[in-house]
Parts: sequence; structure tokens; C-alpha cells
Amino acid sequence: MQAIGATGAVAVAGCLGGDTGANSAEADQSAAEDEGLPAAKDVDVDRIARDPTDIPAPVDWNEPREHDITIETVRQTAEIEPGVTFEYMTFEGQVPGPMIRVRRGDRVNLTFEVPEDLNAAAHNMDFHAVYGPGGGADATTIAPGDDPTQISFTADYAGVFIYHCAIPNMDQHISSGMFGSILVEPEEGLPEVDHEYYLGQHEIYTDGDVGEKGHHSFDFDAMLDESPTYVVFNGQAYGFAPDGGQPMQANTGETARVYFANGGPNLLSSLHPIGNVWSRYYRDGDLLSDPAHNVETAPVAPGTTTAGEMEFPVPGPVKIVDHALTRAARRGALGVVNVEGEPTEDLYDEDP
Ligand SMILES: [Cu+2]
Repeated sequence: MQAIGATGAVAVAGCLGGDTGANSAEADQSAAEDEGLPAAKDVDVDRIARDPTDIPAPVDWNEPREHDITIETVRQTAEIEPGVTFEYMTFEGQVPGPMIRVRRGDRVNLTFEVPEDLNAAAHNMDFHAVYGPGGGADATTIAPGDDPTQISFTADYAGVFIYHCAIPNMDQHISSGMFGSILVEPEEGLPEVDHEYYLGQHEIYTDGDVGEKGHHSFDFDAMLDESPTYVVFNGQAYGFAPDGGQPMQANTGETARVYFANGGPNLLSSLHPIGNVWSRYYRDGDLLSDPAHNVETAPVAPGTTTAGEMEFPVPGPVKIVDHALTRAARRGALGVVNVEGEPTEDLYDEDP
């Protein structure tokens, strides 16, 4: 656990299993006592991180279709990393919110619910895939306990897009986990791949230090400084590292497409797969232009979902990071695809 905790730097480019200091647990404990960070709270959910493979199946229809979708907002106390709790605000209980997948021209009938017993604040949804005031935010704004609200929209333009809460404290709500993606496939569909993964980066601004055990509360001053405590994938620090997390799995010879949402609210991400390359990269989520080829590191602006495809010719971990590497080494922004298969020495020989 300590080996991937943010109390010490994670070995981003090398082995993830290194010791980060024999006394770090004790140091954490005494720091928590000195500064009075409250004890970690009981969690409402085992993992705040949405499973990256939790993605609807590819579009297999050729005519416009209607989709009835219900999204419920849920406040969740969960661990950012072991021993560090935070109160998240979520769409459907995890981070990022569920991926919505439609074909261009489809109709979406959205029901939006903010149950009184599961929420403390008003919320709404701004879809970047929607023509309309606030991307639907104006019409979906409701307070806890209000009747559910509905909007209906046609996904008129193809691409992969973010959605997020957009009430006045939208930056706080996004930083608490309120963002997700909607994939509007072009009429002709997307290239077939063996795996699809859904990752969402965002910053968490708290009143504690990174790695400090206990319960962290949201910190507006840190947000105003744009100085996050954690920068995480799917709401959790190192949630997909092999050591203590749940890495993504693939085999040599397979392909994968990563949908990568940067919720922000503030920081640009520099998306890079260590030991691999985006062999086809859909800049800014543009699924209509020919993808760019062999992109090493791609800027992903806050409020954007992009897509990139990788091949896995060689076994071993592929570490997806924000290449602003302090975030990957210390603040949580790292996820691993564990690639299994026979060595292919003609491409890579680690012991010639
Ligand atoms: Cu909200």
C-alpha cells in the first residue's frame, strides 16, 4: 500500500514496487495528530473509481434510435487512497459519471434526479454534445428533493464529449467528481478494437497534504490557487496501479482505445502512455477527421474528452500518465495497462 501511496514518489517509469520509506506510516500518523486532520470516515463505497471497462457496447444500429437515460446524483464518502477519505459528489455513485454512448442523430431522453437523502446541494448537467442553453444545464437544475427533471436532445454532431455539473459552484462540484463522457459515434461507427478503456482525470483540492491520513475536506483556497492536493484518474490515486489497485488487462497483439476525459476543473493534462505511443489519436475528441499518428504526449484541455488507440506488441506494463510528472509520481495521476504475452525480442530485448 505504501509503495504506491503518495507519501513517497511512485516510480513512474520503472518498477512500481519500490519502498518509499520505512517510517512513512508512522510519519503520517503523527502528522495527522499534530495538525488535527480528523480521522478517516467510514466509506459508502469500496471504490470510488468507475471500472475503466464499464463502457456501453459499440453502436450496432444503422437508423436513429431513442435512448431513455436516468442519471441520479449521489454524495459518497470514499477513499482517495488507502486511509485518506473525502466526500465526493457523483453522477451515479462513481467517478467519472457513466459513459453514454449513442450514434449521431439519436435522440436522448434524459431524466435527472437529485434525491434528498443522497445529496446536500443542487446539481445539473451540461453536455458538450448538446445544442441548447447551458448544454442542458439551465433546464436540468434541481435541488435535493425536487421532482426529477427531463430534457430531450438529438445528438446532432459526432465526437466524444464531456458532461459536467454546471451550477454556480461548478468548479467545486467537478473537483468533487461531477463529470463524465458522452460518445456520439459517427454514422459509420468507429474502428474495431479489442479493448476500450474509460479514464477521467481531475484535481481534488483538500485541506490536507497529499498522502496525509485522515478525512480531507474540500478547500476553496487551494482551488483558488489552482494548487491541488491530488490529481487522479477515476477519482482515486493510483487506482489502476498493479500494487494495491486494479490494473487494466490486455494481451500482446491486441489493440485498445482509451477515452480520456479531463474534468479539470483547472489543469491541462499531458496524456502519455509510457512505453507505448498513441498510434492513432483523435485530437480533442474529433472522431471525423483522420486521426493523428504516433503521438507521444497530447494536451487535453479541461472540459475535453479525447480518444487514443494503442497496440500492444510487447508484454509488460503500459503506464498511462499526465506527463506533468509530479502529478503522476506524487499526486495519483497514473493508471496501468498490464500487457501479458510472450516476449518479442525483435522489437524489445531487455537482456540481450
Ligand atoms: Cu453539482
